[in-house]
Amino acid sequence: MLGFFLDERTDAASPEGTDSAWMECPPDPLARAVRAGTVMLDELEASSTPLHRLVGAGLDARLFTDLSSLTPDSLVTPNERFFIRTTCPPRARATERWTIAISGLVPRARTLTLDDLGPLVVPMGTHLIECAGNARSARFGMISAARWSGVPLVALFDLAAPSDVASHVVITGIDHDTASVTSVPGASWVFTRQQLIDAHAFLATGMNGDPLPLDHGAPVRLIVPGWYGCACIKWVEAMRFTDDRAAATDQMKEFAARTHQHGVPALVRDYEAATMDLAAMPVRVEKWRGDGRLIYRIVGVAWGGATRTPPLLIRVNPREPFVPLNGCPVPAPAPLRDNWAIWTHNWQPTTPGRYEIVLKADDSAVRTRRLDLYFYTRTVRIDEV
Ligand SMILES: Nc1nc2c(c(=O)[nH]1)N[C@H]1C(S)=C(S)[C@@H](COP(=O)(O)O)O[C@H]1N2
Ligand SMILES: [Mo]
Repeated sequence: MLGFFLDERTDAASPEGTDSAWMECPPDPLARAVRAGTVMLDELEASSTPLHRLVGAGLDARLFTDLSSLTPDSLVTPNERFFIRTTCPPRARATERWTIAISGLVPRARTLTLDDLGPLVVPMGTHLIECAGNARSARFGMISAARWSGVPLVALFDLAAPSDVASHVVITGIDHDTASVTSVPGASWVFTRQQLIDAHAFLATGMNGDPLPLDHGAPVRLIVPGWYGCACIKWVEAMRFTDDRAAATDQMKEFAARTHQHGVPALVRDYEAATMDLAAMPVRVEKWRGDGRLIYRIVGVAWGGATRTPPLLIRVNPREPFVPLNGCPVPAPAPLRDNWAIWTHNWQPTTPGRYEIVLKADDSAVRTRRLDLYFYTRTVRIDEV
């Protein structure tokens, strides 16, 4: 099992460039100011949703990560702070003799062991996962990024040698079989082979230099960079190659609305790729005092969408227009194809009150389904100006 997970800091450079709009950095108006505190976002949820503590059990288990303390240096989430959605089912706890069954439209069905995967493990770079059910009630704490290692799916396609008509592959993981209040038991997702190749999908075996933790899918989980977490099947035990008549799985139907499908497609060919559009939200509001005046600094994150991120616009008050972010955006360490970045915006409200902060892309050609729905609106109460 040597080399089953790799700790490689020298990841290959990202082939894609970074948009220069992200790199321009105006002089900092807070350079001589003093930090005077932090104002809570979404007060109601802040008082009722615990962070960094496992709540619930099985399919209902959740650990919400705390985004409010993010800095450019902590955009990669330590394993114990990475959000959890579903803890390890009892049947998946015996990881020593793990196997993955390869079947369907292949010349011969076979069973892969961890020893088969070991030599194929390579560094896969930093990628984030967001749960499609990330929400205000979760304090939007169902998003985290890690530096992964694993086996590229293309390497497994080479091993399995599926036939030409095997356009699709069903990837199945062990799941809790008990009823749940938040989820349907059973975890499988059907992809086209091309989708997995285009996304550089991989079976992860290592996370931030450690073996994959049990609750994150040990010993093998799927990561599809740029797709919502519901497609990132944990405790993978089977891959079955099929043609384009494949039916959508229960898991896909459960997540149809949350991945912006039209209705609940019965067939995979009618199911759109569960990708994350460009999105952005504030994670904290800092209060600064300088030259006898108060300045608030909104700190936020951006993620998802296509390779090149357009400039972002922010609106702090529904009665005011959107304006360009005036702070300095810092992208997460390369290689990162998910546009995970932190940004700031300095703001001087003129009256105390409750403000609703939203963002949008300064490019109407870029699809931003969730921003268009004001999905990530965050509220803040300003007492002092
Ligand atoms: N087998 C299995 N895989 C699963 C799930 C599950 O319930 N069972 N949940 C999915 C969902 S909805 C998300 S958001 C991610 C969460 O991954 P994490 O717990 O490592 O953050 O796992 C996905 N993979
Ligand atoms: Mo999810």
